[in-house]
Amino acid sequence: MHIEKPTPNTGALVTGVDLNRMSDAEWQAIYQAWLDAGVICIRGQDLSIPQFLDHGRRFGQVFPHLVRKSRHAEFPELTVMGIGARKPDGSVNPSIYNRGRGWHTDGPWDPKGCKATQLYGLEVPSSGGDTLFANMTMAYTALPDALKERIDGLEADYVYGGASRKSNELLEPEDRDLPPVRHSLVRVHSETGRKSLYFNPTHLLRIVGLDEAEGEALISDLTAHQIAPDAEYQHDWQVGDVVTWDNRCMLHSAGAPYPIEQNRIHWRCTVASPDAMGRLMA
Ligand SMILES: O=C(O)CCC(=O)C(=O)O
Ligand SMILES: [Fe+2]
Repeated sequence: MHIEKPTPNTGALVTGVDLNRMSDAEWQAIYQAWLDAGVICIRGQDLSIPQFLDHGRRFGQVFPHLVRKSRHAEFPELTVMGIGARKPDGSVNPSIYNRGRGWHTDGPWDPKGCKATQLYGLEVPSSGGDTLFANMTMAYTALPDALKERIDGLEADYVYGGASRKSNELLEPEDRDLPPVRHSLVRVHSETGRKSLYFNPTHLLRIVGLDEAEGEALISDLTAHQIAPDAEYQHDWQVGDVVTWDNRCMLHSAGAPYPIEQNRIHWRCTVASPDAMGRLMA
């Protein structure tokens, strides 16, 4: 097994391992590299759905995504991404084609918390379709002192799709008005002990205790500082890649458009985490 760093600060790429025949020592090295790098890609895998979910379970409990439309009928913990991006008439279905576009962390709106997300590349377009990642430990470290002081002790409420509730069309009507979940803007990672900025303009509803104008001003300052210099990794997908990221300390975005006449299909699962849990605000 070989682990390399595609950039000095973010991401790890693993080759020469078969997830179905991995030793305990190899898993421990992968998990440590994941904690250090925030996102890890294990190349060249050939997995069935149960094997993919079992690999997710190495990180914790896997559970079904709030978006019911894209759950697999037989394995509800599995989401199939990218099916239906092209309408029968050939035009784009934006809610699927653009799913995950824009910087966010997964599941801040979910009372189960979201430790990790895992994608497996099944069909990859010939150009575009990369996923972007940004290291929020570095974002916190790079914040100006005044901004660090301003967010110290502040919390934010999150709902799926944020204040505009955009992306709501993916949800069933009964799931569109769930109560917000509250998280601190500064999070201490339970495994590494590192502080990171936990901020997510895509799903943020409001910053608690600030009036609208103050909230907007802080959101725009944090947005301007969310990507620190040299904190990004851009993942160029290959079929057989299993990519897992740590939602406690990373932002990601389905960054790059791709040719609509081509398929971009992933399996996906979400890993819950008691320590990544927010407070449900009834
Ligand atoms: O499709 C991608 O590149 C990322 C999608 C995404 O944001 C997610 O699966 O959570
Ligand atoms: Fe996401």
